[in-house]
Amino acid sequence: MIKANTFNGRRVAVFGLGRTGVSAALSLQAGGAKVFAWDDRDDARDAASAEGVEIHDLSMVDWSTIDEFVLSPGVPHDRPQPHWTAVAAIAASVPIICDIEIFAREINACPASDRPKVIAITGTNGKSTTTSLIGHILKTLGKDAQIGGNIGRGVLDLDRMHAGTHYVLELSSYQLERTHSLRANAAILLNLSPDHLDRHGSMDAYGQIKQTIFNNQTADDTVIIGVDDAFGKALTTKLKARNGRRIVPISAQRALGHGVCALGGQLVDRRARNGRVVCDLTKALALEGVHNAQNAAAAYSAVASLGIEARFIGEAILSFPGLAHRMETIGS
Ligand code: UMA
Repeated sequence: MIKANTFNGRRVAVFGLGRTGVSAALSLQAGGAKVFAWDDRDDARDAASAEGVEIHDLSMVDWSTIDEFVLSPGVPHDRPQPHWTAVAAIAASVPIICDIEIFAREINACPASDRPKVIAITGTNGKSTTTSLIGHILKTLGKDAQIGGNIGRGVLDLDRMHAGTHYVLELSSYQLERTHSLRANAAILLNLSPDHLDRHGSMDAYGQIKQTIFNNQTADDTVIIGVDDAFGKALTTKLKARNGRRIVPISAQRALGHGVCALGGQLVDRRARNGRVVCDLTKALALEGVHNAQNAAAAYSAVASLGIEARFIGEAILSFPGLAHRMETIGS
C-alpha cells in the first residue's frame, strides 16, 4: 500500500467504496488523515468496514469542515446528474479529487533522487493492452514494475514507492478529470473516438480532459501521441509549437519522417536519421492487428524513453502473452 502521508491531519471525505474508495480510504487513514467514507450500498459499506475503513454517513457530515473529497471515478460530479455528495461538496467549495491525485502528491513529495518513474497511458482504445505490455517489457528486463489504475487495481493499493520502481498507470478520462498534479516521465495518448460523452458532454470536452495527461511534464519527460486520428495529429502540432518536451508521434498507418511506426509487421524507430527495426511484430502472436501494432509502438516508445536499448525491448515485446478477455487464441 502507498500511504497518503501528504494528507496527514487533513479531514477527507471518501465516496464510493469499490476498488478506488477502499484503497484510498485505507491509504489516507494509514497516512494520518481523518476519513469519512460512505457508499450508497449497505453491502459495500459493510465490506469496507470489515477491511478497516472508517464509515460515516456523508449526509450527516458538516461539509464546511472537510478539506478534500475523494469521489470514485465512476460517480459523476456534473453530467449526466451530479451525485448528491458532489452537490454538497461543491456547495461547500470542497475540492473533488481521486486516488490518482493522492498518488501524484505522494510522488511529488519524494526527493528527486528517490523519485520512482511514472508511465501514464490513456486513449479511448488499447489502454489496457499497452499498459500490460509496458509492464511485461519492464518485468522481463528485470525492472520493478507496478501496474495499476483503470486496468483494475487501485493505484494506492500498489507497493510503496522507492527509487527504481516504475509505476505503469492506465488512466481513464474519469480519473484524469479529478487529477491535477500528476507528472508522468512518459505519457501516452493512444487515440480518441466518441466514448463516455454522457459524462463529458462533447468530444471537445472529452479531448480536453484526455490531453491533461501531459500536464506538469518537464523538458526531461516524453510525450507519446498516436497520430492516426485527427485529434492526435492536431495535438502533436500544438505541443511541438508550445514547448521543448520530447515528442514521439506513433503510427500504425503511415511511415513517419520522425517517430515510431509499425507498418507491414515491422516496428521501426525512425527518430534517428537511418531508422532502425525494433522487432518483427508478425512473430508477436498476442499482438495481431493494426490496433495492436499501435499499442506496440506506444509501449516501445515509453520504455525506450527510459534509456533502455531497442533490441532488448523488441525481444520482450515478442514474448508478451496478451491480455485475458481481449484477442485470445482458443483453438486451432
Ligand atoms: N456508487 C454509489 N452510488 C452511485 C454510484 C456508485 O454508492 O451512485 C458506489 C458503488 O456502490 C460502488 C462504488 O461506488 O461501491 C463504485 O465506484 P466506481 O464505479 O468508481 O468503481 P471502482 O470499483 O472504484 O472502479 C474504478 C474504475 N471504475 C470506473 O471508472 C467506472 C475501474 O475501471 C478501475 O479499474 C478501478 O477504479 C481501479 O482504479 C473500470 C471501468 O469500467 C474497469 N472504467 C471505465 C472504462 O474503462 O471505460 C472508465
